[in-house]
Amino acid sequence: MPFLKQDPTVPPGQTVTTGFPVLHVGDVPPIDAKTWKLRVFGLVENPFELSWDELRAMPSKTWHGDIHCVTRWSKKETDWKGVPFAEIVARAKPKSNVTHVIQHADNDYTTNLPLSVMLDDDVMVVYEFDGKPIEPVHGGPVRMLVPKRYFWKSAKWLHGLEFLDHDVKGFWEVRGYNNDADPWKEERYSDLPSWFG
Ligand SMILES: Nc1nc2c(c(=O)[nH]1)N[C@H]1C(S)=C(S)[C@@H](COP(=O)(O)O)O[C@H]1N2
Ligand SMILES: [Mo]
Repeated sequence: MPFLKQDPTVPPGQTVTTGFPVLHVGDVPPIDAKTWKLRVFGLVENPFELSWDELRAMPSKTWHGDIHCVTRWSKKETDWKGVPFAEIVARAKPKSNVTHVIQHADNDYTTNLPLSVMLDDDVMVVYEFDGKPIEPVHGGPVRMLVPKRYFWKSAKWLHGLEFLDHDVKGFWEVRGYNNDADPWKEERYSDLPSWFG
């Protein structure tokens, strides 16, 4: 066999895993769903906070598909349940000048994306994986899911969603990871500055 062909259902440079790797900085924070809150704030007409019960009372849906980590594993056929991000947006009513959304999580983790990307219908605030509550190591009780981007753009232990009229790079983005992070374009790291040659 002269070469191995890239599986066209998996983004370039990725290898499928059947396990569920755990990746994060810091320790798993002990979060009590009873006291957990999601704060929706920034440039919005209607800032609000959601409790665990209030989040689960919102319109929800399930999503089935693949996730991709920049460390080169992809996991196929994952199942998540949660509230579409668009539902949060509809309630918050972002001002017309909003361009970006910052996810805020425990351990001072943040990640940033354009509002237009976050409005994709597979972007969700999720609380179930595989029909069960999300385990703490995977970001439970509540994490973000942005499956069209490398998985660092999906914050675990989500507690805030901030709407801004400019971009602010998040934890990995300031450390040289790509701001857009599209796995199909293999946007793993930032471009080198032009003076680098
Ligand atoms: N709060 C927080 N969220 C995070 C991270 C983190 O370090 N802290 N790591 C990100 C990275 S790099 C990946 S690949 C995924 C890993 O999610 P998993 O551990 O459920 O596989 O979470 C993302 N979300
Ligand atoms: Mo990652």
